[in-house]
Amino acid sequence: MAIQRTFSIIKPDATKRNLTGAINAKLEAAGLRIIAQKRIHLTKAQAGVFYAVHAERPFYDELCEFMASEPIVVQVLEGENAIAKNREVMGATNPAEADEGTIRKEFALSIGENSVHGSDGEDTAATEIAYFFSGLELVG
Ligand code: YYY
Ligand code: MG
Repeated sequence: MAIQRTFSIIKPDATKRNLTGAINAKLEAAGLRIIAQKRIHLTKAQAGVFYAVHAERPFYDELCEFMASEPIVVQVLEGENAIAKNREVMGATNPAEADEGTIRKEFALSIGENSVHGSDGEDTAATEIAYFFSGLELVG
């Protein structure tokens, strides 16, 4: 497996509780290098575009409200098999089902307020990175 890049978000529930450093420590310990990172505050409309794939789901409105409720930290992670590795470190969407040692097991408050986002494939990683970062901001 080659070196990949993936897109990550430290979500409002985590930035609010000052967990950015603790989450970054887990990402880095897993061999993921943070090659771009910035703190931003999305509008609900911007969150809606990012999560457009979920537009028909019952939780969509609440999800967009939540993502716009506080600042977030957006990141690009690089490493061997980075997309799957990040999903592994994140843990299951529902923290009640997440494995021990994962970010969501340790920090998530609920299935909605689950501390982190990670791209689920190569195509979404490329689209999500391009939504938040210019090429010049990626310092590999
Ligand atoms: O990729 P991941 O974040 O693990 O889950 P998705 O199925 O893509 O859902 C995106 C986001 O939506 C999830 O992180 C929380 C929220 N959500 C929810 O509030 N309730 C659900 N039943 C499913 C997802
Ligand atoms: Mg997803």
